[in-house]
Amino acid sequence: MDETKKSAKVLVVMGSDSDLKVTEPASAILDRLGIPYEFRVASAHRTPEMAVALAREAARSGVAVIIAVAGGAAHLAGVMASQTLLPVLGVPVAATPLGGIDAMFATAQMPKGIPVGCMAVGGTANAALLAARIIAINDENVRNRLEQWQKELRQKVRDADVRVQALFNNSAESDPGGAGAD
Ligand code: C2R
Repeated sequence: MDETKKSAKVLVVMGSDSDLKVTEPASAILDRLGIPYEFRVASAHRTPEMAVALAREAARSGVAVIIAVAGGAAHLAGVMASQTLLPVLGVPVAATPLGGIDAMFATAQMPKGIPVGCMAVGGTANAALLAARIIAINDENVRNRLEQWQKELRQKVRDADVRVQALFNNSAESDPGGAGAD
């Protein structure tokens, strides 16, 4: 595939700029994977026309996946999903005394017919990675970068295992299978 070919975009919409801190990890991941993205603020409650317009225009402007980040009575992902056939990933935010359970239920419990993928509370990094996996179906460059990312993730766990063993294990030989000590 042509390296210069532009990947499809991810549209990341926050219900409020108070969600920015939770949303930021998505940008690091999308940068790392070379996926263009746009961060916006729009609310299904406070600026419904804007949320609807963003969803309606997304496909035309090269967006492949929408990530909707919202806390409390989180209707943003569902409303955006009602206005487009693009996949919408909703990220609930812990923005109220209910700690994100409210937003998670609102995001997950969509009525039949309008699907939204509900991520973990605050799970913007995984939302970015899942968006990348969707884009990777048709984009070899993104797929290769994801493979590299996954390799590094595995290596980090192996390195951590070696560090922890060196710090705490008092047997002469380490036991890679974890079943030897008695
Ligand atoms: P403020 O801090 O602006 O009061 O917002 C936002 O995502 C934020 O987490 C508090 C919380 O309200 C959320 N919000 C929604 C929607 N619009 C804003 N859940 C919506 O359209 O669903």
